[in-house]
Amino acid sequence: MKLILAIVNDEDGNKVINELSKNGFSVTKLATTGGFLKAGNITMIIGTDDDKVQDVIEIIRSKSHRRTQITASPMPMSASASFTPYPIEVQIGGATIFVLDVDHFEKV
Ligand code: 2BA
Repeated sequence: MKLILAIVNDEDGNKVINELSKNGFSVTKLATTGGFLKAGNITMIIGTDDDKVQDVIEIIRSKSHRRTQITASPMPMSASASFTPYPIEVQIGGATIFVLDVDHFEKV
């Protein structure tokens, strides 16, 4: 069994969850915040059989879109007090996906 952690944009979250549920996957949704943009995103926890992992990834891929966002540049560690942030463009998503081995799974 595998545990999939998938981080998707807020705007895509419900579409991804609906499609996973429609296809019989159990999903837990966590409201999370990206460390870089400090913007809301959604982290999904999906436990599934090894042979279903690619199906899950395909569903997430089909429902989450890549976006460009403008944000303020982070302040470098060595910046002086006069440092002025400037706009930078970042590419976000579709989705960031981690697949972990599960040692043991049971429902009691
Ligand atoms: P954030 O940390 O808010 O990052 C949003 C986007 O900003 C990232 O998109 C990436 O394009 C850019 N970015 C992040 N850190 C950066 C940095 N130090 N310098 C320049 N640009 C940076 P994604 O890579 O698609 O990530 C979307 C969200 O997925 C992230 O939101 C974070 O919540 C999560 N994430 C991505 N990679 C992760 C990882 N290795 N571990 C844990 N969470 C991750």
